[in-house]
Amino acid sequence: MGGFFSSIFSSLFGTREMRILILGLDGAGKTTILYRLQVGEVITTIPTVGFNVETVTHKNLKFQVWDLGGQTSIRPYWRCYYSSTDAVIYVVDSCNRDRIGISKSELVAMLEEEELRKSILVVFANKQDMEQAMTPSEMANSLGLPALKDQKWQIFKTSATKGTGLYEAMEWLVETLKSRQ
Ligand SMILES: Nc1nc2c(ncn2[C@@H]2O[C@H](COP(=O)(O)OP(=O)(O)O)[C@@H](O)[C@H]2O)c(=O)[nH]1
Ligand SMILES: [Mg+2]
Repeated sequence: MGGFFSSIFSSLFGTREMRILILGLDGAGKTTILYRLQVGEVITTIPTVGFNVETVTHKNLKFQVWDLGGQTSIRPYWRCYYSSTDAVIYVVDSCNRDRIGISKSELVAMLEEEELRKSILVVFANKQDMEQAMTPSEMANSLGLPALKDQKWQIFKTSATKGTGLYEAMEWLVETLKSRQ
C-alpha cells in the first residue's frame, strides 16, 4: 500500500475518518480512477436494488464509488452513503457532449442533498487524452459550476487511462481537506 497516491494522502492519516465519494455517469472513468489510486483492495457490494458500490478503505480514508444516472427510483438508497461525506470527486467524460446535460442535472440533484452541502467538490474532466475532449472551462460552464454557492470546487483535466492529472487533482483535494480540519 505504499503507492504513489498513498504518499499524497499520508498527511490525512491519523486524523478522523474521511469519506470521499467518487460519482458520475456510467462510463466516465470512475472505476478506472479507483484502481489507479492503488490505495487498497477494491470491494464491490450490491446493497439493494442492483446498484454497485465499490469501496476502498485505506487507514482512515474511505472511497466509495457508484454510477449516477438512470433510475430515479434507486436515488433514495444513495442517501445511506452520503452521511459525513468530506469530498465528492465528480468524474465526467470530456468527450461525451451528448451526456454533459445529464451529467449536470445529476450533479445538481446530488448537491441538493443536505449531507453534501458542505463537502468539497473536485470535478475530473476525464478522457483528456482524446482529441475531441472539451476544455475544462467549457465543461465547468456546461456543468453550471460557476453558479454553485455553497461548494468549494475545482476542476482538473485528467486521463484515468494514462494516469495524467490525477496527482494534481488529489493534491488539491488533500490540501483543501487539511485546511478544513
Ligand atoms: N480514452 C480514455 N478512456 C478512458 C479514460 N478513463 C476511462 N476510460 C475508459 O472508459 C471506459 C469506462 O471506464 P470505467 O472506469 O469503467 O467508467 P465508470 O463506469 O465511470 O466506472 C473504459 O473502457 C475505460 O477504459 C480516459 O481517461 N481516457
Ligand atoms: Mg464503474
